[in-house]
Formats: sequence, structure tokens, C-alpha cells
Amino acid sequence: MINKKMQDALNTQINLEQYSAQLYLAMSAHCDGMSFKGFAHWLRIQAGEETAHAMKLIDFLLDRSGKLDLKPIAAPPTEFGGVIQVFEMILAHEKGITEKINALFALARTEKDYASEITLQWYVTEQVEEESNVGQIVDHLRAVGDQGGGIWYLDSRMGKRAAK
Ligand code: OFO
Repeated sequence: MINKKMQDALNTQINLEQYSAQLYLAMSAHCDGMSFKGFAHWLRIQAGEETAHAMKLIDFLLDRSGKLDLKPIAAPPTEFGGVIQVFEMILAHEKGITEKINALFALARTEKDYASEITLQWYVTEQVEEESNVGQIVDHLRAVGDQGGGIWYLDSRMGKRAAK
């Protein structure tokens, strides 16, 4: 059975993953509103992945006979600016999530909760991938700028993202 400290920390992370899904869904709608259908599509898939991250933690918590303690999910912002700003915001958000995952991992170690540590390894790896992917998108966006044909080319490429 999972201890209370670890259970509380995992419940907090579940809420954060759900918030990430909300945030990316709001950003997707924002990009859709600017007719950037490809960026909107990419973000919609990302929102689904964040929900999957939450579900994976929920399953783990339940497998350990933990108590799921769902809390209200904070409302995301409604204004995001241009596409470059959207992705810069995502990069900053994911860096913050990485810090949370690292802190959770450290807690699992302190608590000698090896099962949590092993499960959280997946999240540590996932954060490396997320920061790298989003960092690349930010670089490409900064290179082409908010105006002109380049951003529409990027939009069409983003529209090709397939769900995992
Ligand atoms: Fe769940 O990885 Fe992004 O936030």
C-alpha cells in the first residue's frame, strides 16, 4: 500500500496533468480561432496525451490501494497572443512540470517507495522528450516569425501529427 505522503503528492500531480490537458485544449481553440488548424490539431493531440498521463498515474495509485482525491482543475488563461507566444508558454509550462516530476521522483527515493520510483521513471523520460519537441518547435517558429509563408508551412507540418 502506498503511504500518505506519496499518495498526496501523486494526487497533486494528477491534478497538474489534468490542468495541462485543459491548458492545451484552450490553446488549441485559440490557434483554431486564428485559422492555424495544424497547430490546433497538434495541441488537441497534446491535450489527449496529458489526460493519458493523468490516467496512468490514477491507475498506478489504485493498483497500490491508494485513494484518488480529485480536486477542481484550475481554469486556463483565455488569451495567449501569437503562435510563437503560445509555444513559448508551453515550453515554460513543461519546464515547470519537469521540476514537479523531479521532485516527485526525489520523494519516492526518500520514502524508499521503489514502485513509485519505477513508475515515475517513465515521466522523467517523457519530460525530456516533451521539452525537446517543444523547444524545437519554438526554434522553428522563431526562425520563420509570426508572419509570412513560413508559419503556414509549419502549420501544415503540425497538422500531420498522429495520436500515439
Ligand atoms: Fe504530462 O507532460 Fe506535459 O505537462
